[in-house]
Amino acid sequence: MDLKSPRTDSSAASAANRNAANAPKHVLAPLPYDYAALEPHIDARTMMLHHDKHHASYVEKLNAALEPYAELRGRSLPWLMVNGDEIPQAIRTAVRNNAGGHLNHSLFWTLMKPKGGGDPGGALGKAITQAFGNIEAFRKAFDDAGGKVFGSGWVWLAMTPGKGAGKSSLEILTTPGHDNPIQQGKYPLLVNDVWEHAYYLKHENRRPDYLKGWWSVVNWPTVEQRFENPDQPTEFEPAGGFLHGAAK
Ligand code: MN3
Repeated sequence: MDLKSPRTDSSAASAANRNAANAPKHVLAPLPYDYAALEPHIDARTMMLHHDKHHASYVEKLNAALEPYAELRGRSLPWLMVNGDEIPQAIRTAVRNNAGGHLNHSLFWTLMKPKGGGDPGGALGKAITQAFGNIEAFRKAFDDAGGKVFGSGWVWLAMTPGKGAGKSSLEILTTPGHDNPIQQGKYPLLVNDVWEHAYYLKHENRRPDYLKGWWSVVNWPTVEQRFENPDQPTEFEPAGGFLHGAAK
């Protein structure tokens, strides 16, 4: 038998299998700035280890878990996070942890930038003031929530789409492990990583110091865009937006 001969079976099922087999693997995008770009608030070595080792390992483990499941390999990260009951038991926990790790870090990198910080403006600034009293009170509430995360997790500013006009739908919430607000039907605007790997080399056990310094690298223009255009996809969010695209 000539193993190199082209397939003659052109049934739909076989075509679908070939397409799934060709589904691209999840990839680690490069950091959008240099490792040292967020110094002195986040040190270069932490950024290198965090992106090139921690984040990279989530991508690698996600691809390994999905490898035997061709039909799941083309699914978006948000889809994998909100459709846990459609994922085989054997890989459900691995997918939740590693798709979440990949999604949350991909978002986290874009929400920071060199020479960031300051206060949010535009519609977001107004909405934060309305919801929390003022920007400083918001930062304090966010840091209080982040400081209280027991063990590893994330602290978020999220909004619930579709709430009544004039009524702010903004809220601060925390998630354990690599969970994401989309699992609760909420759209993440801003996030900080409070796993020890995010700050331990520089701040050791002093998480509040890390939280406080982090505001100097927040990329508010991108957060403002997310607030104003939640349906606009990013590289790792599917067309149709973070929440709507999660169904695909
Ligand atoms: Mn992390």
